[in-house]
Amino acid sequence: MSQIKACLFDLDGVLVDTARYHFIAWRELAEELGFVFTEQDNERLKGVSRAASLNILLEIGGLTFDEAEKARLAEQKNNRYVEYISRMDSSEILPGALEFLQECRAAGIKTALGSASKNAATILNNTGLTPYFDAIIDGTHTSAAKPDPEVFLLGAQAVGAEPAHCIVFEDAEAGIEAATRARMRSVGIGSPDTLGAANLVVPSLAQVSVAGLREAFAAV
Ligand code: B16
Ligand code: MG
Repeated sequence: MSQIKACLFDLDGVLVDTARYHFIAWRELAEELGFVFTEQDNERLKGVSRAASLNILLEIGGLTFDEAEKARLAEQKNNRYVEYISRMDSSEILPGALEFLQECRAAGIKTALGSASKNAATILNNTGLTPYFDAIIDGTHTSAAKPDPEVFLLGAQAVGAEPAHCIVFEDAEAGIEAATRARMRSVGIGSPDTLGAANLVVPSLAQVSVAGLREAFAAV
């Protein structure tokens, strides 16, 4: 049986639902630029870095700007987003997340964050999740975005686990691909329609337990 030494968690969509705050902040920016940005459009931004998200938004609006102006627009969006997340608290932790993190630690399994967000530290602090992590790797530590495996490889290294002994929890297709490219096993949080490439797919962390994982991955 392949051992489980570390669990690596994406943030937005796995531990907390910050996608709606990203959406509101991007929608406000789109309104100011004179076009409508829908919730369906927002699906394309999940798991994608801030700079890449802005490029998608501008493509939807049919607009082009130079790099300096794009940096200003991204900052404007981020200032609004930071305002929203500054009001977050533990009530916004997604079902089962805290319980599973506690279970991992009790079982001696290392925990690491692997998020694209440059605001991860603020979100973890405001929701009280920081003490449940042995390592925090986020957008301030990485040079390549998912599906590049960098964020998860750095997480594994930080907790001293071999990729083969790590399990990644992800809600985005690009994140599952990043896990596969890191040669790690993956659990998709969401629908099998979009996360079919994961080793296992569940609706939320409320359906996950250490014993269940050991059984599911016994032969993997
Ligand atoms: P920031 P994750 C991602 O978080 C979000 O899903 C994505 O929508 C966002 O653009 C990205 O973080 C960057 O966030 O603007 O705060 O740096 O899913 O990788 O935890
Ligand atoms: Mg995510």
